[in-house]
Amino acid sequence: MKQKLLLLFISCLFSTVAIAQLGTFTDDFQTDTSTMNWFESGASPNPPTYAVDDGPSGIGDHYMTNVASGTGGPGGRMVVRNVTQWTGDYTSAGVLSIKFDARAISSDLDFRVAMNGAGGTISSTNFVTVTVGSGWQQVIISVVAADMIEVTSNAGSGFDKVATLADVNELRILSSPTPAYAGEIISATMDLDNISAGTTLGIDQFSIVNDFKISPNPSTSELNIQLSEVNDDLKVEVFDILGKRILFKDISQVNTRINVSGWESGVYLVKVSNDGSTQTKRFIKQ
Ligand SMILES: [Ca+2]
Ligand SMILES: [Ca+2]
Repeated sequence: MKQKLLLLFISCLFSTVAIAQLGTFTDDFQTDTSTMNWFESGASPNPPTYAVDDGPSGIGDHYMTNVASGTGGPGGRMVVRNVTQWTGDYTSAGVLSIKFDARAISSDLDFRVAMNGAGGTISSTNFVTVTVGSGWQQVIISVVAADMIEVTSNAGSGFDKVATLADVNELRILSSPTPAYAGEIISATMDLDNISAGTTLGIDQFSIVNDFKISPNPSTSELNIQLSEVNDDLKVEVFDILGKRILFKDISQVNTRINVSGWESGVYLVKVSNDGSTQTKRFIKQ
């Protein structure tokens, strides 16, 4: 009986203290029938909503979905905002990345994260493209200072990404081809699930993929893929602009050279992934 009372007391404690420590929770949309404090600006005609089925794990996996109309004005841009559980000191919490599962409907999306805080508004310089038809993909965006850039500032004084990372009052997930605080104006739908923070504890899970570089870009004859390190499960895939996979290869070395002289000129997507993470970069064949 005492144990039951104690459990009741503990569960009451947790339900009143609703905000878990930054970096320790996952917004999986399973535990309530809401968008878990994610919202859109002003009087949007198409705010994010909660969906019951068809998340990354299929039937019964709840997720959040957001439509952007692609027109000027409210609801036209692809962005969702959070000013509740995702606020605080990212630096002290050891948050190195924001991770989420994402799906793009009707238009490809270039996923980034952005923040507002003590040093004004900042955006990730890295982005991950999720293409229409590729289903749910895990997106990992580095939010360490070196991978963030000040964009438009609404801070009264100072304009400093380090200051913002230490005192965030808003986190955004958005689509934009360039670093931005507002999302791009695009007619599309983005589905999101399992939004979480990558911390120092998980560095080995994502850093390998997160750090991959391609060069030269554009290129006429070869494409070099450079990783900071390799593990057992790494692979590279290349897709053409129509989404057709033209190359699939396991990666066992830090440097991989691909002969592209026979490829048609145009834009390609180079995707490097392992069990835990995926990142995609654009490559231009001249
Ligand atoms: Ca879910
Ligand atoms: Ca919307």
